[in-house]
Amino acid sequence: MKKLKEEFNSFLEKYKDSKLVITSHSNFDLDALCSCIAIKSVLPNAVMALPDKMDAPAKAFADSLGLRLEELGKLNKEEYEGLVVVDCATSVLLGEGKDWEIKLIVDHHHKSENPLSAETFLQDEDAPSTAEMFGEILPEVSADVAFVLGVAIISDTARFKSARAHTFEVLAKMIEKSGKKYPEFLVNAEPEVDLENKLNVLEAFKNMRIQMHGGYVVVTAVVPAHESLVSSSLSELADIAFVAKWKNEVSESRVSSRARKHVPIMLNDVMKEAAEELGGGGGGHPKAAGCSSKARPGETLDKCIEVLIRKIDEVKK
Ligand SMILES: [Mn+2]
Repeated sequence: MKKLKEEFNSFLEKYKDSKLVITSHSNFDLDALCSCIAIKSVLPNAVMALPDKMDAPAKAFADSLGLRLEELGKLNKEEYEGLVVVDCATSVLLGEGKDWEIKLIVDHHHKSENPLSAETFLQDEDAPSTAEMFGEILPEVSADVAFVLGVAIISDTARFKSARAHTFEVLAKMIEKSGKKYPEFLVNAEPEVDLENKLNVLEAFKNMRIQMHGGYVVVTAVVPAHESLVSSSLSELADIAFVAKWKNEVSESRVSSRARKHVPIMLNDVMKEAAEELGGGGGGHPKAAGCSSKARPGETLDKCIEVLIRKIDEVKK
């Protein structure tokens, strides 16, 4: 960390007054947004820009701070000296990254496909959030910056599920510096789901199908929208959840799947195989994956279960 701090300081010495653009990955989450705010605090002439949109918690937080970001695609590259990318290091999640000269990347994700390159590359794969990295490498942290970093730390660790001892040290420091109390952090890190989405999730609970396979509780549901919120809500209790919706514009089913930590099945493989058999594409992470399919939602879910059972049998062999 000392080395990262030194490298960050040399970057600052060189670029602190530069006209840079600060951005992050597609569909900004709180870690992306708050890391942008944090680095903006030491780059007064930089602007913050969004590649596309924000997720609901990030948008609500930006609104509450009265923050407006530029649209990355609309900026004139000639007017800026380069790009600063936080919480992202791959062009998969930041296509425009390839068109810019990247001066700095600060990120905590594992190395992935299509990495972006930068003049200064600060990576800490052990950090559970980019915000935690900023809590340490920033030469000074104001009360406002301490507040946003604390919010991002709570959010990006899924309220400490992926935290390490150090996370709590940094967070304690941020809370102290901010002059605010912990509940104020929590309410912004985990904002209330809006009424429509709450009803959506609860409707899905009512209509889901529950099965047992290989000792795991597997649930499926067809929903009109918000399949990823529904699948993550269902998997608070169910071991494995598959939630499908029909997307009329493209005549496709979309499936969001989640598994709990102890499930030894790679859902990205399940999604990939199911989609291949149904003329779509699939992938993601072992515990959170998705796919598209040309078949209707019901048939697609049946296929997901079929592939899942096959994988469970392989594991049990
Ligand atoms: Mn992050």
